[in-house]
Amino acid sequence: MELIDGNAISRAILDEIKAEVAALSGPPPSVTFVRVGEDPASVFYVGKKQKVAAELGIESRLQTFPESVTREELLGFIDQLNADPGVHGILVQAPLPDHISEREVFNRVHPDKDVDGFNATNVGRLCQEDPSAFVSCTPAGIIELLQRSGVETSGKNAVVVGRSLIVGKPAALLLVMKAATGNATVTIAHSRTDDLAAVCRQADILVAAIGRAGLITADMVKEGAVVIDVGINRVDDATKKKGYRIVGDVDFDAVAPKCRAITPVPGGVGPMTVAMLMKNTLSAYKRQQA
Ligand code: L34
Repeated sequence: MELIDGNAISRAILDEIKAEVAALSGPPPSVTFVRVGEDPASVFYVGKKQKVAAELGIESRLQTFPESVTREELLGFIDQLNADPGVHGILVQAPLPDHISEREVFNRVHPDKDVDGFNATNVGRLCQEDPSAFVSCTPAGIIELLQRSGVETSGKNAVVVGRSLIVGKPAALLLVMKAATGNATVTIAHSRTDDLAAVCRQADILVAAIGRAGLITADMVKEGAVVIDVGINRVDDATKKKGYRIVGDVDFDAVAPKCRAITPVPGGVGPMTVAMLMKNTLSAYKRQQA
């Protein structure tokens, strides 16, 4: 069993981007984060993205709003960012409060600044296999992990468990894409799938992105499969200082011995999400310089 090291692979990608940023002349690439409320996970993820950006020489700004922010205020702020030539990338951290439509907010971000790849134009471009698409960072990171770990996707059965806009759907689109990093036979499974275990057992590549701790058990995994665990779930753990620990959607200890390769949580897909965001920000910058 090979452990796919997302920390090491993301580090290599970040070093590539850092070198490219260092060679730029003029004002640096700049990304603006928008965070609504104080959800501790969002505070942590956005903080991490800002820290990594700074390390790479990418400028980042953070705008926060209270949970009570109105739709009009939020959309108005995005319009300002869209119109600001000094802002190359815009990222509105999810989740947003229930009274605000994430879809409307994501669709308001200018497609060329949509470094998350969540707006309809970029999802459409991805569906059309248009290379100008900004691709959602987590699924883009999954493809990089597979590629840099020498995992062949062409002709293989890939099962994606989860159908979200952020991970499941774009991951499936990338895996099925007519490309060297795609060409898989893809199944999207989800919470309503009949006999999920039997569907998962067909997978040569299993992507677990459903957000339920330990859902994928050993009986659901084919011997020799490659397992990508996208889940980031907090479970109570009195032995930890914070009172919890982070686990994936895969019962790692039981599943790992059956795998050809598997990603850990933490240290698997998570750091790749951040690395791909930096990559998208650099592309957005280059596109807007052109
Ligand atoms: N708009 N909202 C928007 N874009 C995104 O791409 C995200 N996501 C998800 C939540 N909301 C978003 C993220 O950034 C999840 N996510 C994210 C980012 C980073 C990490 C995990 C999820 C990460 O760095 N994980 C590390 C540390 C985990 C920990 O200790 O909590 C890891 O090793 O997995």
